[in-house]
Amino acid sequence: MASDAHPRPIGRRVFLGAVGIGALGVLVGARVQDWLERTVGPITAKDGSGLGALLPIGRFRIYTVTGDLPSRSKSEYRLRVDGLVDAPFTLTYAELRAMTPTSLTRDFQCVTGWRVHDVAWQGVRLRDLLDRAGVQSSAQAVRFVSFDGAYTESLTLDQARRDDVLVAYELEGAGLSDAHGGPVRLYVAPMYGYKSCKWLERIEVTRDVEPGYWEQRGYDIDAWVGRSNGRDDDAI
Ligand SMILES: Nc1nc2c(c(=O)[nH]1)N[C@H]1C(S)=C(S)[C@@H](COP(=O)(O)O)O[C@H]1N2
Ligand SMILES: [Mo]
Repeated sequence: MASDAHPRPIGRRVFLGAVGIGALGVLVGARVQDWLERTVGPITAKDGSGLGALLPIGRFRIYTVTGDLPSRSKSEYRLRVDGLVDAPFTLTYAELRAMTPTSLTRDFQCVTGWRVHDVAWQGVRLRDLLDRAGVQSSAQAVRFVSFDGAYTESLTLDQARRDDVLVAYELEGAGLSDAHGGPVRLYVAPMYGYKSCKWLERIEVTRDVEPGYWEQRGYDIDAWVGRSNGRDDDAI
């Protein structure tokens, strides 16, 4: 398997010291296992040993750059839309759910090489939130802030207005778990996973693109799947 290109791969800090990551060669700690089961439901290894939990959870791997998995209840959750807009606003989870929903089923791909086929997402088009706030003409980009206190992302306004960019609250037919960035995360279907900011709390319209967490560490700002980060899948 391709080595983890993210310099500080993800889940590994969460599962630190504790646990075995199957192919990655570690062990599952009891505390982590407990947390996983509370969060995503019982997980049993195929051999019944109870060591199957690891990453991937279900079909995904769980990534966090802080070494922590933040949690915010739906009732305390707020999403702020501000920056270069005419009418900044704050939404509750219920208000977000009351907006017109969009569903998408696409492959989810991390730049380190893993891919999950045919993942069903539901959420609100980012474009609808931007239109509601009224983007000012001086703006060219959008910045996303996570309530994990560390992660940020960005898109150009053109990218942000695409049909396949969602502020997502459902994954595979269920509310987004804490592990997957719930209650609300960004989902940028045509780009590598690092664009899809988890634990989203703020959407700030900006003048210019402000490189996000992984872009500051060398990953491409335009993160098209198969056409960035050294990949050119159309090339012979
Ligand atoms: N806040 C936050 N968002 C994040 C990340 C992260 O570490 N923190 N990792 C990114 C990366 S590199 C990927 S591939 C996906 C992984 O999503 P998952 O953890 O739901 O599988 O989340 C992205 N969004
Ligand atoms: Mo990733």
